[in-house]
Amino acid sequence: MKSSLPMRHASEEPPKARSRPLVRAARMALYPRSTEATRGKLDRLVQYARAHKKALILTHDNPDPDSIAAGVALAHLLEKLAGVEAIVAYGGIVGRAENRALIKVLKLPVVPVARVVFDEYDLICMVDTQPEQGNHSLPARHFPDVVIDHHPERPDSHLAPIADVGGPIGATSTVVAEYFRASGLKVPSPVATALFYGIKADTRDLGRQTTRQDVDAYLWLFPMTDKDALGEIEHPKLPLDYFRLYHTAIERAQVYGDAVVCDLADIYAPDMVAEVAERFMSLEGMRWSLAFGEYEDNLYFSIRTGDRRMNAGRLIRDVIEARGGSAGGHGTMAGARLPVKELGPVATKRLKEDVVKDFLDAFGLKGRKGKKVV
Ligand SMILES: [Mn+2]
Repeated sequence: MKSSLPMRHASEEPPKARSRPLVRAARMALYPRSTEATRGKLDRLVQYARAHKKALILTHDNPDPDSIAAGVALAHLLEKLAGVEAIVAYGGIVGRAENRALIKVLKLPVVPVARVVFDEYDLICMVDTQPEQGNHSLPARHFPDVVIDHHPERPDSHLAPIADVGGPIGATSTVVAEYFRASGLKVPSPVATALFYGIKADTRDLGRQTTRQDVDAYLWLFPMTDKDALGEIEHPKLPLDYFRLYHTAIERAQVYGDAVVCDLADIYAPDMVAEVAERFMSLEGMRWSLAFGEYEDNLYFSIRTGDRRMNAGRLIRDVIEARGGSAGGHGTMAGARLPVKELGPVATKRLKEDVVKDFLDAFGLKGRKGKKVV
C-alpha cells in the first residue's frame, strides 16, 4: 500500500524494543505494538477517512480527560492528514473541576452532543468507548466508522471499518499519541498537554494499569506540554458544591471489612462518583471502594480495587447489566449507570440496598455489618 504519510521526522528516535510492560506481563505479550504497526494503522485510518468530508468524534458520556484528549487529538490528525473537517462532541456533562479546566484553559474545541445533527456527518468516530459499551450518545441507527479505545474489546467493535480496540494500554490518549508520533506531525501544545494529562489521569500518574507504551508516550509528550496550563488544570478552583459533596461523602461512607461503600444520594455531576471512589481507595486497609449517587433519574456507580487479581469491570457488569443498566471498565476501575426514572423513592432505596448487597457478596464480604467513617 502506498504510504499516505509524510516521512517520519528525521530527529525521531528509531523504534525501540517495546516488549517490557510495567505490569501484566503475560497479557502484554499478546499485543505487540511497534512503530511500524502504528504507522500501518494510521495509514489505514487516513486512507479510509480521505473518502469522507465531515467527521464527528464522540467521546463517552460525562467525558474524562482521556476521552476528551483522544477526541481532540484525533480531530487534529484527521484534519491535517486526511483533509477532513472534524468536531468533537460529548453526551452528558463535564463535571469535575479538573476536566472543566482542561477544556477551558486549553480552549479545546468540544461541544455538547445536543448541538450535533448526526446526519450532517459522513464519518463517525468513537474514542475511549465502544458501540456496545452503552456509555455514549450515538443514536442506535448509527454505527461508528472508527473506534479507538483501550478498554476490553467488545465483539461488535470489529464491525467498524477501522477499529483499534482492547489491549492492556492504560489510556486511549496513549494510542492516539502513538499515531501522532508515527505521523511525524508537530503536536500543537494544547493537544500535547491534553494527551499528557489524559494519560496521567487514566493511569493515575503512571501508577495504575500502565504499560511501557504509556510511559513512552508520557515522556515523549512532556517537553511539548504547557506547564502553566497543566498547573491550572491539576489544581483548579473548586465549587462550593464540591466541599458539600465531600462532607456528605465522609458522613455517609460505610466500611465493611476491607471495602468502603459510599451512597452520595444526589450528586451535582455524574463524574463525582469516580472522584469519591478514588479518594476512599486511599483509606488504610481498603481493597475495594464503591461510590454511587443519583443524577437526573440515573444512579451512577464507580468502583475501584487495589487488588490486581480482581476484575472490577466484569464485576460491575455482572451486578448492573443484570438490572438493565450499562457498565464498563477494566481491571482495577469501572463505572456504571442504572436508570431509575420509573422508580419511586422507596423502590430506589430498595434497589440501592440490593445492589450494595450484591457488591459486598462479590467482594467476599457477605453479611458484613457496615461501620460509619465518622
Ligand atoms: Mn480511558
